[in-house]
Amino acid sequence: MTMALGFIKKVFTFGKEKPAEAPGAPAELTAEEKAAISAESEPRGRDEDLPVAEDPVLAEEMETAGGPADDLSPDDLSMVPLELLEAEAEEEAEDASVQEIPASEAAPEEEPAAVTASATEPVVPVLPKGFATAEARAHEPEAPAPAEKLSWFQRLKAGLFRTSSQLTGQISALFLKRKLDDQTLEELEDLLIQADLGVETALRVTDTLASERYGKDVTGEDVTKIMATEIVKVLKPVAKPLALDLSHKPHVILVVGVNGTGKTTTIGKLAAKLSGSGLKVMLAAGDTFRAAAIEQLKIWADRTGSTFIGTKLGADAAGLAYEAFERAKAEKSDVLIIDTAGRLQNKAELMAELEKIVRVLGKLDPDAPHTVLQTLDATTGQNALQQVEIFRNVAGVNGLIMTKLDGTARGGILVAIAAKHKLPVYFIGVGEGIDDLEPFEAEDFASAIAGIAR
Ligand SMILES: Nc1nc2c(ncn2[C@@H]2O[C@H](COP(=O)(O)OP(=O)(O)O)[C@@H](O)[C@H]2O)c(=O)[nH]1
Ligand SMILES: [Mg+2]
Repeated sequence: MTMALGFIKKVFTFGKEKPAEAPGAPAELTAEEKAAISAESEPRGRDEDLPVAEDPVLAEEMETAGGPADDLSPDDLSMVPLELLEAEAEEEAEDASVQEIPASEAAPEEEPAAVTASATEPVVPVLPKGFATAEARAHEPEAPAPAEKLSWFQRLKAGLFRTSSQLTGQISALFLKRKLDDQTLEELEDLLIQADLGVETALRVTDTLASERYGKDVTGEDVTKIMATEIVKVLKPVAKPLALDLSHKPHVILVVGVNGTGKTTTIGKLAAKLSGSGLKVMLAAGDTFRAAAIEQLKIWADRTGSTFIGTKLGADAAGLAYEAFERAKAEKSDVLIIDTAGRLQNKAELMAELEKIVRVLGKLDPDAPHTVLQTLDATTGQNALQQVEIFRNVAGVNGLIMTKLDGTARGGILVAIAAKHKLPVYFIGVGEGIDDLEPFEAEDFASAIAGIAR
């Protein structure tokens, strides 16, 4: 007990640098791993012959990526302005040079916990950027080193380029030599809604604009700035670190979401961050529907030095979750992350399965699962809003991660989701690699959507 309290009472600091990769974790997937992961994409309509529950949301409306992300194709790349790509290449070069600086020089104030801990004290892991202990929520992480930040920010900006260039282009055209009147305000509102930002945020922008500049000359740039400020106001309250209560041993994270939204990949990235900072992590393959899904999680467990627990294809996912929780308790794991299936083609069955998982975990600890994370695919637009609605009701989602913001994302929807659901957004996925998960930051996201340099 004293040990557990020691864990939670300690005010954790956040690493400026990226967490160390797990021992032996390769930076890129091998050809075999890629093959295993691409086999994961499930053919649509697999459950067509099974009964489908009546639901207010049509099945086709709910469909999302349903499989692997579309990476930036040469066509997509041609949409990204050259200077963005060049800047990114430059930043990568800078990154490479930054990595050569010995860790002791780069962050002298942060010594590895193992060095400072005495023999009698428990080794206190330094939580990775983007996580907090339940007690330390108020302590915001320090801003990451600029070189590192710019690199991923450039990718986020490239991913949101379609949204931002369309929006800023339309706004500039609208406000070309025009005074702000009712008609321009109405047209602006339409543009913002079309960009998936949601009615609430659209109205915030037009109201602010009207109160500050009605009847005056306004440029597109003025409007974009006001838009970015209003987006920050909506996003700031949801940009929070993922609070881990390590006294639970394990803190249980259940990951839910539609197929192809990035659950398994995100679990792998989270496991890399957590085990890289010295925590004992267990991964449970609760997507028992496909062999490839189980194998994919196993690969991530191996890469991140996490313990893996799986079961037979088609076995009861709730049974596996229960067993994993018992074992993680017995082995004193710090964090247990449970993967789940996301086949919305047979929604009633999936939802019953998720409810059951939550129920059986609660038998071992009434507070478990302590975190229910939902992954959302940023390329799917409006569907994501409905997905949150559904999974929130069934599985008690209490945090979000948006993935694929590096591709051709429709990131505006995250603003609408934040305004409507007010659920914390912990991280964003900016690529398929092990390090491509970044803490969500309101200002960065708003700037990327508004196409404003930071
Ligand atoms: N570009 C990109 N691809 C991603 C990201 N996250 C996941 N993916 C890819 O999306 C596909 C589906 O991911 P997966 O984790 O299997 O989704 P799941 O079905 O929800 O478990 C895989 O090809 C992943 O590599 C991301 O942030 N960016
Ligand atoms: Mg999966």
